[in-house]
Amino acid sequence: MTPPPDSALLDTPVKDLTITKSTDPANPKAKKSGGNCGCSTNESAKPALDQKMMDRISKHPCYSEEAHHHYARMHVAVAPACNIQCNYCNRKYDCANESRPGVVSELLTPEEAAHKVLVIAGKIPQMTVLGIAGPGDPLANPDKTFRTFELIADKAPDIKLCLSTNGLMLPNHVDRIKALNVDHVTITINMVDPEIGTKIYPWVRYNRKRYTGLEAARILHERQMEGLQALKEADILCKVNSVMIPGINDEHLAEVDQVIRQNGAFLHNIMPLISAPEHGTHFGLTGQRGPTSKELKALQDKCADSNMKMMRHCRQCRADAVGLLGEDRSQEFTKDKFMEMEPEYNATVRQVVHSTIEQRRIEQQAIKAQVKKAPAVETPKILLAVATKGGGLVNQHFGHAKEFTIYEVDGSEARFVTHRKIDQYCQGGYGEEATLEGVIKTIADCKAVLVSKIGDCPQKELEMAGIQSVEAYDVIEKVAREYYDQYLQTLQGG
Ligand code: CLF
Ligand code: SF4
Repeated sequence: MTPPPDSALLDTPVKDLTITKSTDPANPKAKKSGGNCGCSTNESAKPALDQKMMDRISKHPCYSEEAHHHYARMHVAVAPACNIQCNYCNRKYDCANESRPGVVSELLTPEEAAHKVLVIAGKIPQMTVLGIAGPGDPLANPDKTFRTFELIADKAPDIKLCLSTNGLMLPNHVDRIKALNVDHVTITINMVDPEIGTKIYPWVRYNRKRYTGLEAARILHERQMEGLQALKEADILCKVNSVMIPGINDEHLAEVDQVIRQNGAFLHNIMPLISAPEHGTHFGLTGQRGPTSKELKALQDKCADSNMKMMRHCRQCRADAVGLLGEDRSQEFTKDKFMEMEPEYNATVRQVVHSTIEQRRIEQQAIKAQVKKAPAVETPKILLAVATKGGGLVNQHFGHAKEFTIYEVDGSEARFVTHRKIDQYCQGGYGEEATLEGVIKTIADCKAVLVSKIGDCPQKELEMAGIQSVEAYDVIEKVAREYYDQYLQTLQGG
């Protein structure tokens, strides 16, 4: 029998909010965050999506921020070759256009990939999207990529197909992408000015010829624009990824945002350059730095001022990623393991699980609507760090968190801002002092941490740093609202 889905996603929330060791919420030790956390995303100013569009993205964890709390994706690494050279890649690792640099995925044949998908579709029925994102460029390996899609479409038609490409060969394949019902395509576009492109791409290989310098960057740019236009004409949803490279394209990406928006992109995902010297990339070896989180957020906020949706929940996954965006279950499904497993794909069971999740989402949306307010006066903005293992809930122990989800809250609403990775505090039953210091540093600008449980020791240390601990198990926005109201009362009470 197919096992039930990860219980974390379908847990029933209990109504309980405990602010442990209530300190003065206006603790002067805490960094001032009101008004300076810089989130200028104004969702209410954006045009609402129509129902058809909502249906297209509602189970895609990358295209819908809300969906990423509930639904998982998986990647299969079937595409080893690449046709361009990016200065942040050295081909020893997964394609850095869609993946975290420094990660090597296990290469599969299309048949092995299809087997893996059918295994995981049974074990993780909330997995709704299959993406091909490397380890090279999927469209530099069209036979393997499309063969994999064909096998999945035939055997598991409820799984959405997704691919990510550098765009060089995209115009040649849009018809086939459309015919295979691939509804989501990502292009990595780092420039719309080939002069800037020369600092990012030393060469491209196109029509069996190798181009360098300005000519290479111009070809790539023209092909990317052609591909974007063709996707629009074919009514395929396009997300654009851009790697932010300080001093090279950071000031240029606002223009990229404008251009891709005018050309029909649905979503823009600006990712930080990761250029560790040990990865051996050109940028890593020449000391090119990546952006700080503050610089990244400032650029995302600037671009989000337009009508364009800005993706902020990207986790720069692996080319063989499995699970919710914030979790990495790829090691549970290495080739030696999944080839021993029987495919448990069952469309009916999956449908039941999805219906349960959808019911839960409706209930949560009602709760979120209840706690949303229209404040009569301007209220301070604060940041909160949330420990969650999915389902839209505060439902994770402080010591088990490997990342915090950051929300910005004011008198009106709680808005998702970003994720921040941390080292897990609790290791084998006890916590490390040095790890805790790092965790506190990471969330130093937050007023409180919302967790299902926290031990006395970390709670005291957080309190000394001006961060309150809130124990709760409920919808994130509701817990955030309740904390905020108490915070405001304390502020107003002097
Ligand atoms: Fe994969 Fe990419 Fe499709 Fe998502 S990932 S191919 S659109 S299914 Fe998502 Fe991962 Fe970020 Fe990519 S979090 S790296 S944006
Ligand atoms: Fe590397 Fe991807 Fe760039 Fe190819 S497109 S060079 S695999 S980062």
